[in-house]
Amino acid sequence: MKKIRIGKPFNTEAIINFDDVIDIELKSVVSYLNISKDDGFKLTFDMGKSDIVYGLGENVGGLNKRGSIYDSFCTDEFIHTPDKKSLYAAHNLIIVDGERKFGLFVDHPGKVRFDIGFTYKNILEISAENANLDLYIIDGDSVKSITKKFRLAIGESYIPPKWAFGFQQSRWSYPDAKSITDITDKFRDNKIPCDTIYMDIDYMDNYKNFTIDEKKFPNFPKFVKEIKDKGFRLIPIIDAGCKKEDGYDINDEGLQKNLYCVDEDGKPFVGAVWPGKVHFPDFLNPKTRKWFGDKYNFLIDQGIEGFWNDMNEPAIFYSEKGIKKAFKKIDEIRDQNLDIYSFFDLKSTMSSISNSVEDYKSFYHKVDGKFIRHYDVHNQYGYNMTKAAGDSFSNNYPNKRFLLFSRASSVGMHRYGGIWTGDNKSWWEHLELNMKMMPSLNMVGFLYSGADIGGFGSDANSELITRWTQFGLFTPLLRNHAALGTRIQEPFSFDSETTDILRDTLNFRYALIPYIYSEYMKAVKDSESYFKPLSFEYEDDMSRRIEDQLLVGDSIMLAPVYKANSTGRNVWLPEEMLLWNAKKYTDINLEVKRSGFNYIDVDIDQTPLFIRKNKILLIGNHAQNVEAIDNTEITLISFVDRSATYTLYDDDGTTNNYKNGGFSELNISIIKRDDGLFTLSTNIKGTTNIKKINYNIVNTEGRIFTGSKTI
Ligand code: MIG
Repeated sequence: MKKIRIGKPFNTEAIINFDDVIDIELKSVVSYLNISKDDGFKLTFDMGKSDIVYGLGENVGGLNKRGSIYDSFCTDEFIHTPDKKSLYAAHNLIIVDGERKFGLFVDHPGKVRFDIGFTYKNILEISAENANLDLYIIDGDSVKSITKKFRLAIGESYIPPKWAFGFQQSRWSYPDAKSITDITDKFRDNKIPCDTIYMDIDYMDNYKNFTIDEKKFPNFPKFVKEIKDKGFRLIPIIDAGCKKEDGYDINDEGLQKNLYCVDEDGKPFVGAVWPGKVHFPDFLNPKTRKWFGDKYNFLIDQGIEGFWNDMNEPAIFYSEKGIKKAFKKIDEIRDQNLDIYSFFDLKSTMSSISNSVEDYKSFYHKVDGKFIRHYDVHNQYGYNMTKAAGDSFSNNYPNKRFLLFSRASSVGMHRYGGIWTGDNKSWWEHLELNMKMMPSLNMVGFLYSGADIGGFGSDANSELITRWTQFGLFTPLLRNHAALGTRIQEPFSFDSETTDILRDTLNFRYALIPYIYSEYMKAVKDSESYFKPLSFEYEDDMSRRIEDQLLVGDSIMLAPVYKANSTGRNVWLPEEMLLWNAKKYTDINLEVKRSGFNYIDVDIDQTPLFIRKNKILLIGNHAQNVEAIDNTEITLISFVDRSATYTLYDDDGTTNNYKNGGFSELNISIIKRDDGLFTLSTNIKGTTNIKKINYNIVNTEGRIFTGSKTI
């Protein structure tokens, strides 16, 4: 990996492992990249006609990013239509896959533009107004190996507790203790597994971080315990902006210790978000991080074990200056006869006061004693908020895992927490976007991620929630979340048939946890992807083009149904595979599918899953939550023409003991003998609870060999 330093870049801490990094001068950069830095930074590359350009993590568009412009500038964008250029994240990695294969990582904390064949169809142009940055060129002979080099350089991904792989239920908001209790009762009454319930902004006293509204939640620690005794954890939201209010400790301490961002005059910058006027903690200042990070203890001390960080782009509804200016303008035109231009100007006067560049240019951080304009380091804000929390957890509780994920992010934040993909809508297009975004997120290290299942804004119908849950089944973060005012969308909120389907679907998720967890942990430790495009494992042209099928871990391929009123879909099989068109995980039905295109019927209650050739899938059992699962007996499914091996990784799921050997590995191997039968053997490293494996081994003629093996 080559690094070219241009100007005097801000240290983003994105890259932390320099073992494989060679510094080179701008003038010795490979000839196929044209770089200029005099009028801002500009890089161009002539793309071959069939080059594919991967990357950019969280953004709109497909896996192949060609044909559009994308801006890395963390934005509170709540309408994710295809014309948008930025979502909440800045993930500046792209990988070109063509005759030349290489990755580019633009290590820059401010705005970067990626014009990937929009202006000129075969020209990739990357530009930044501010030409102080590190450019990394990552070479390798495949997208997979380039991704791995990059992942090794950015450091290990965050590992959540194992219970965070269970199903999670959220809504803006379950406003009080009673409504949360009711929801947990409904989960148990309907026998639908669930591990967590989210607390959105209404749990706070007037949207003040690190407070609890005592009227809605009297005796909070007792409540947390009651809910935990029922098998659920509560996950409160934390917002970036802190209410400006005399007497509120967070306000007073932050002001007194100079921990907030300041304006041009050095006075605390005032913006407005939920609580009205707020100050923004200067997360780029290590003192602020320590202070704010330790405030999470207010909730941890009351029994809380997980958090989601919101509004940390940061979202700003308006600034004091911005709103004054807008009112002034409105006053000026109040009595005028507004024509088309002045009328639209009036409308945008108000709508453009939110998240305005002008505001981002008007406040400052203090880094190493120097003031830095927010706009220039904008993409570091959410990262540092989450780092504040992550560092505090590991300092105060070095051997405990917390659930933590964020809305805004940049590369490097993946070491501290995961992300959710923000305010999507109950649109089929957003189920599709969810599916296409997952491998891109993995490329930049965000393995613990997922979208709001069912959609955040707009109303979901039962079909959408079902199909989305069937896909979400495989995302490490599996959370159903919906906005204020939208249709209720918990899994039991539709008709009884849908409840039944979703129960089976979610039971299936729990049964898949041994596999999901094992593949997740191996992906973290080996710097591999958990969600992979087909081209990571298959070299044929069609596999390079397919965007609506994914590999999950080493053993399976998914072909989700993501269109309305579909009763099936086409699936590309790069090789023959074993189809399990699952309804219930206890009902194993296997069919060999030949390579090529196959049309598959998929009823509303089915989740099609393809087991790859010479691979092994292990299935455990469901329970009402992750900790209650009993996997003494597990099931094996394998499709073998020669031999297959699998390593099932496991650990306690709550501590970091795995770092010191506190984990187990169950190695399974299946070998086809000369007589056509199979030998199944196992060996165990560490201790496992698994006592028995019920196997289903299918040969290429479709013959199934079943039996069980005690271990
Ligand atoms: O401006 O806390 O993306 O998940 O429910 C909206 C309320 C603020 C945005 C988050 C969403 C959350 C909502 N928040």
